[in-house]
Amino acid sequence: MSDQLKLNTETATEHEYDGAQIQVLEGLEAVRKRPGMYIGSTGERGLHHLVYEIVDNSIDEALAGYCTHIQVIIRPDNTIQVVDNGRGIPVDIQPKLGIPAVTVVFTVLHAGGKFGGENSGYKVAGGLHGVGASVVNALSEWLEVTVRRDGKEYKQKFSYGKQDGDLQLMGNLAPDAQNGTTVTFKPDPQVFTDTTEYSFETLQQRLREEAFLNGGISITLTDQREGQERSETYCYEGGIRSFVEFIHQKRDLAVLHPQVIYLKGERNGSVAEVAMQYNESFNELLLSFANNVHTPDGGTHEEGFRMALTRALNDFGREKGYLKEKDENLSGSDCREGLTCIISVKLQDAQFESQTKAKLGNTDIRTLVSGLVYDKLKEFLEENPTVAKAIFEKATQAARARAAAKRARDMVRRKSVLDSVRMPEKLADCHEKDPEKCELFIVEGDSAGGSAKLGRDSNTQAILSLWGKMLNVEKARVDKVYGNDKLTPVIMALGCGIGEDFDLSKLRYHKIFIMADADVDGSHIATLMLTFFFRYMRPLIEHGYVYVAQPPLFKLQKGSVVKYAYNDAEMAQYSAEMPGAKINRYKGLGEMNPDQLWETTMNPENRVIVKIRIEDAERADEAFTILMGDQVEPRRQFIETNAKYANLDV
Ligand code: TSJ
Repeated sequence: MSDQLKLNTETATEHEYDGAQIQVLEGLEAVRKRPGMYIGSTGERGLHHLVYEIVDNSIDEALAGYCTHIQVIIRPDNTIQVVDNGRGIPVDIQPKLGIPAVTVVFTVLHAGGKFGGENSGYKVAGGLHGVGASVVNALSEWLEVTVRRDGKEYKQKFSYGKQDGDLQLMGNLAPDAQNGTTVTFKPDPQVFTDTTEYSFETLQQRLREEAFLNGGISITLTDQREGQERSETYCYEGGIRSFVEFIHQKRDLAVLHPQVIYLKGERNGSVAEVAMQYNESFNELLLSFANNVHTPDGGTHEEGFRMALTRALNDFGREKGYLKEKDENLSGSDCREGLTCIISVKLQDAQFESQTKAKLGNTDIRTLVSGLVYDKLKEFLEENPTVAKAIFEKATQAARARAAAKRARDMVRRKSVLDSVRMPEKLADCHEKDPEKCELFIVEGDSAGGSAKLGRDSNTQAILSLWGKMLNVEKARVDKVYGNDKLTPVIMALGCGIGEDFDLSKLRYHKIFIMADADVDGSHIATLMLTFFFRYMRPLIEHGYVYVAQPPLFKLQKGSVVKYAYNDAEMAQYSAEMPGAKINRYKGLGEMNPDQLWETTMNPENRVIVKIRIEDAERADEAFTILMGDQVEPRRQFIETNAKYANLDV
């Protein structure tokens, strides 16, 4: 009953209590002063990070074996509620601070889990910055925790990180009620000044990932906001095996063998899991995680995997005669062509090479993963000769393609030495030579190319008209890229080479515009071109040199006043402003005369341009890979409107 709680509270002397409280408040003040230091940013990412920080506590409880279901609810007012069916956060008084453990969790910086002691089960410190509930509390206008435990329900409220009264005993639980913890909070709009609006999709992506990485845990995400009510549950008995299947399904990739290969090993309290499956594409997709945190820059777990995969395949291939004496060894990339692989390690003292946890540094993990993969993979190949054969055929073909690509590359290199200023015939170059001042417009179709050539500022703007069939580089090997009649002129005009040969210092234009019709075909062509840049000239995107030109969709004219509308909303606005205007809908770039094309799309004073960037540099690679396969408007994810909406009063 509440007696015990009161009794315990009173055993703490006033002096101790005050001291602890002062320390606590100073800690949380620091969080409010520099929120970015604790959650990375106060933008959309930081806002969502609050949820992960809370959910990670429930995941820890699940990993300890006491919780099976976690619910995340976006409530109608954009507040968040997280509910689990674990043991409930302990409420007994902490001897050191003289306050209940649950209060410590929310008011003392870095207190999460510490009170559990040595035997509190297997702990994995989650969260990008490993901060915890007190940080979320400090950055919330209010937060409320409910604990169901020992047949009772307890509740405590906080505002701006400070407790709003003591932990209260609410009453007895129904005899059949489940234990657990519920946390509800409202992010402080004074901290999250950009937005306090949660995105279902963003939460969905991370929570689904958590469900894959922690097989068997059920995570429900519910949106209760008006007009967007929905609920989804993620639960994968297959864990990271299901993750690999999910990626292949989502990208619509045919697999080379029916079963995902799954390897698991433990050593000195660390656990390593690998799930891998080959598909018929030529791309490698390797995602690694340490303690459920994505490590985009890899580290020892990835190194161990790569080393062991190459060695296991070569050794096995020699033993079985797939590789003859005269054959060279398969290279690492030969062994990974068309491979989708998830590596997940869980360890006690994860060491990261950077604050952002981008790269794992623990060296014993390299040994664990490489030993596991070498031994178990060879065993698997031994037991599954049909799969082994398919993998060897794939890797051998990759080796042959690599040799062919090298020949093609050498030929291109020789050519460029002999004839270094050769430019494609469809390039109308600019006079300026300083790349910083030069712009290249890559234009689909001859008639649009003709208009652009006439309309441009030939001092700084070059036009390259493209024709021929566009290659989808996601579905082709590098040897097909060399010699493709649509891509070769682009490579020649840019001058910086591709792939291994890429040299940014040779780039001839620092603004590269893809100019295509504002319709489905145009958007498809732009996407294919972007994919090519991403795969073979990635630094162009990383440096922000790639843009998509935005031709207007409508022209409105009334008397001498002409306005161009770039979207339907503008169109509605302008047509209301100038009733009775004559409206032209542009079906394609080809319909515009050179002057119009210049005025609306190319003139730096007026044009609307969209800069292509890798929205989330940390996750760019897999995000791109996964999303490119999506049918839903993939570009939307990668483009940032950098628009100058212009009123053209002629
Ligand atoms: F941290 C938190 F407050 F944000 C939070 C913690 C939020 C949510 C939604 C759940 C949790 C949480 C914590 N769920 N389950 C637990 N478990 C414990 O804290 C716990 C319970 C019992 C024992 C024990 O040794 O008896 C130890 C621990 C760490």
